[in-house]
Amino acid sequence: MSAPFSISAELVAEHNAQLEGAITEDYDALKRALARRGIDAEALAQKVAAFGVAIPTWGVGTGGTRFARFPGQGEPRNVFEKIDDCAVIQQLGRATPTISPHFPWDKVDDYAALREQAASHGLAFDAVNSNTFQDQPGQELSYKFGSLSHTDARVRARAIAHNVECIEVGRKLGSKALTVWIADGSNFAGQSNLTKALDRYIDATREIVAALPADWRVFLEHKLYEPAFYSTVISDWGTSFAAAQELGPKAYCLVDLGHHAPNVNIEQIVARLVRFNKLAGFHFNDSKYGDDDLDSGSVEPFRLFLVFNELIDAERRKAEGFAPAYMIDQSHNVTDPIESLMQSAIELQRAYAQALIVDRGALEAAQETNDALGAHLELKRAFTTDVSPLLAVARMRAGGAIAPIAAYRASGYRARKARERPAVGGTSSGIV
Ligand code: LRH
Ligand code: MN
Repeated sequence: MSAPFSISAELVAEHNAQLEGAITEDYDALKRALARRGIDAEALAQKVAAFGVAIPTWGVGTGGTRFARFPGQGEPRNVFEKIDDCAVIQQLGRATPTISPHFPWDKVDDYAALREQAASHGLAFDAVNSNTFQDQPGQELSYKFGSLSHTDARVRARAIAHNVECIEVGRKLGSKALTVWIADGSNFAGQSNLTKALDRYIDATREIVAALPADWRVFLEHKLYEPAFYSTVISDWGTSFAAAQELGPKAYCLVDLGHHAPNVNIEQIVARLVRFNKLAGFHFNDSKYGDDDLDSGSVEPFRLFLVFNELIDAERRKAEGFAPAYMIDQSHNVTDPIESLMQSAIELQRAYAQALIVDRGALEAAQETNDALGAHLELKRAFTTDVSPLLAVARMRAGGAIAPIAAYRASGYRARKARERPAVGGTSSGIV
């Protein structure tokens, strides 16, 4: 049995050799332009190189909707193959050193082997995700009417036990956080007692918090609707924040960018959660309508920039307890997931770099003197600066590819995986 195909360092070196001249020229021009603005491009490139975001294991397989899923070629058939694909994203993009797993989707017998395989690719594990929004085969105590907020204490106990099991697995993988998103809610007015449901959730989650190791955090993930379409127990940042307050110092609020009503000012939610030292971090993606789980920066790149603008502001003023976890949570229904994840990581790096070049002194002066347009234009100036050459040079210096998608396509990786991984019917490696 030959070793699974992997992309050679030579291929990346040859790819970069062709592009290095042009990208260095562009970078030098950007460097001069930034220097005229008092910005040290080299320092910026180092900060960008240190930026990392976690890849969701459920994102490397093709996703779908309730209508259909159209599996792609060479889909990963198990978590080990998912990690091989995460390794390609890191090899070429150099911005995704961690993985966020989901259980029981990523359940294996030997977690030490899983941790080892990831480490062999220089990858580590970020927050683990529990799943009490699906019943497992033969599950008697169903989550149909909820999990941590269910009216039946036996179902709540089952959901608590699953989360505690995820913590145990996470400890074996070296994680330091548990993300808890529950689908609990109702489809009819009157179906659920809105207050009792929240109280049951808080009491149940308190038992999960009690099971956390000393240096762990729990991330509460709010979502406006879906799969519940009348009420959702943890529907917005306010409820999540209040619950996290009640649950104590280990409980934080995770912001999935797709989990808000249209036109909600997400960057202000981020600023609030930072202000109250309750920001867990992010599930980055983009959306036009609902929880579309589209590629980060593909619909509203300015909104993404504004989120990072708040994060850099917090970083600059050394906001108390500021340690956000950056994770992607997307569903790739019509693209090669590896390409989408590489490009999404680049768009996150871009928003981060642009937020770093905001002239904060000029911005504050304009804000303090109510120069509305002046202040806005300070942000626009950063957002309209094309930092692509700097991102590419930082990637190249870190051993990645100057143009990751072009290098990936040149490698023939997907076609090779299509041969290595004959499709197995009935399984799904993406969402649904
Ligand atoms: C819910 C969610 C949650 C995950 C799931 C895969 O919509 O964002 O974070 O558990 O997607
Ligand atoms: Mn999410």
